[in-house]
Amino acid sequence: MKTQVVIIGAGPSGLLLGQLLARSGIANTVIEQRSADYVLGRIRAGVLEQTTVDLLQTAGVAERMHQEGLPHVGVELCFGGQRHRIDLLGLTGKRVMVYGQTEVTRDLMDARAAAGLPTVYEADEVVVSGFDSATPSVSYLKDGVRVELQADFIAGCDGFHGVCRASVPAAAITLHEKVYPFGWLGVLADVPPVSDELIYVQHERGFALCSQRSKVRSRYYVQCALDDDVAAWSDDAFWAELKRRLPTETAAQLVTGASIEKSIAPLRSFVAEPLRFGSMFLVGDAGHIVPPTGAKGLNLAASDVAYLWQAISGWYAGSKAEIDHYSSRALARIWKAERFSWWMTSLMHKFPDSGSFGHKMQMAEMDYLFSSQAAMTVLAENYVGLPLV
Ligand code: RFL
Ligand code: PHB
Repeated sequence: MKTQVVIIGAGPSGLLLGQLLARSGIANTVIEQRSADYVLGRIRAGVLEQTTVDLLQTAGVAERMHQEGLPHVGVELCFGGQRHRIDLLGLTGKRVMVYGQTEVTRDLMDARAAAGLPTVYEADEVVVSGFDSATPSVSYLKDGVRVELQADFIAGCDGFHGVCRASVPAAAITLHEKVYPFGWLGVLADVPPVSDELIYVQHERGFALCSQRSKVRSRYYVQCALDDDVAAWSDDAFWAELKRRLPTETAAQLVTGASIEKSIAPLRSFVAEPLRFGSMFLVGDAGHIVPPTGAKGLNLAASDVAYLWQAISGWYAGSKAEIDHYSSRALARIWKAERFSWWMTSLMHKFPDSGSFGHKMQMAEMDYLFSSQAAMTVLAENYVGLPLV
C-alpha cells in the first residue's frame, strides 16, 4: 500500500496535520497505537493561542470552538496572598481561547471521519524505516496481521514516548533536557470556576492553578511531590490543599465537588535537534516538551504543524526548498516558548533546594513584574503567543 504522507499518532498534532494536508489535496494515513476513546480520555491542555485558533479555522474545525470556547482577555498571578491581573488584551491587543484539548481532538476526529480519511487505531508494534532513503515506509500489526505502508514522508506526531524519535540513530540527534523536582496534581470537576479568568498562584506551600473548561467545569492543579501517589490524594485532601494556597476570600468562594479525573503529571523541558531526518519529521511532543506553566505545549504542536504543512504542500507544488527549513523554523519558535515556560515555572513554583536566596529572587522578580508595564507586556506577549514567522 502507498500514500503520500504517513502520520504516526492521532493526538492533536497528527490529526491537525492530516486535516490540513487533506484540504491541500495531499493523501495521508494516520496510524495510532491506542483507541480513539483512550486518546479522548487524556485530560491535558486548556488554553489556545490566537494562532492556534486561526489554524483550526483554516482546517475547517473551528465551529464548535467558536460556540463553546471561552475567549479570555486577561490572566491573574497571585503572589503573597494578593491577586494581580495581567491585561492581555490591553497590553498586546490579543486574547486566548479556553477550549480543552479533548474538544479540539474530538472536533478533529469527527472531521476526519466525516471526510472518510484513513485512520488506523490500535495499531501495534509500529516500525518506521527507510527514512534516510527516498522510499520510507511504516509497518504495524493490526489484528495480528503485519501491514506495510510506503510514503513520500513520515510525520512523527507520536508524542514524547513515541517510536519516531526513538528510531533515529543516537549520533544524528542532540537531546536537551531539564527535569523539575516536582509534579502537578490535576483535578477536573463539574463545578463553576472560582474566577472568570485563570489564576496562577505562587505560595510557600507550592504552586496552584485555577483553570477551567467551561462555565460549569473547572480544572485545578496543585504542585505535588514527584513520588506522590495519586490514589493517596482524596478529593477532600485536594480541595483542602488548594484552599490553603488561595487567598482567604478566593478560597471562601471555591465551589468543590466530586472529581471526574485526577492525575499527576511530571514537569520537564526537553528539545530534540534537529527535527528532520531525511524524509521523517518530528512534530509536537515527539520533538519537544515544555512544563505546562506557560500553556505552550499544544500551541507549539500547532505551530510545528503549520510549518510542516506549508513545507510539504510547497514540495508537492514544486518548491522543494521549503522542506529544508522546517527544522530551523520550528526550533526558533520552540526555543522561545521553552524559555518562557521555564521562566514562568521558575517564578511560580517552590523549589526544594533553592534556599532563601532563591525565594528572595522570586519575590523580587514578582515585585518588579507588577511595578513595570514593560515587564507585564513581556509576560503578556509570550502568554498570548509569539507570531508565526
Ligand atoms: P500527544 O497528544 O502525546 O499525541 C501523540 C499520540 O501518538 C500516539 N503514539 C503512537 N502511535 C503509534 N505508534 C506509536 N509507537 C505511538 N506512540 C505514541 C499516542 O498514543 C498519542 O495519541 O502529542 P501531540 O499530538 O504532539 O500533542 C501535544 C499535546 O498533547 C501537549 O503538548 C499538551 O497537552 C501540553 N499541555 C498544554 N499545552 C498547551 O498548549 N496549553 C495548555 O494549557 C497545556 N496544559 C499540557 C497541559 C500537558 C499536560 N500534561 C498532562 C502533560 C496540562 C497538562 C497537565
Ligand atoms: C489547563 O487548563 O489544563 C491549563 C491551563 C493553563 C496552563 C496549564 C494547564 O498553563
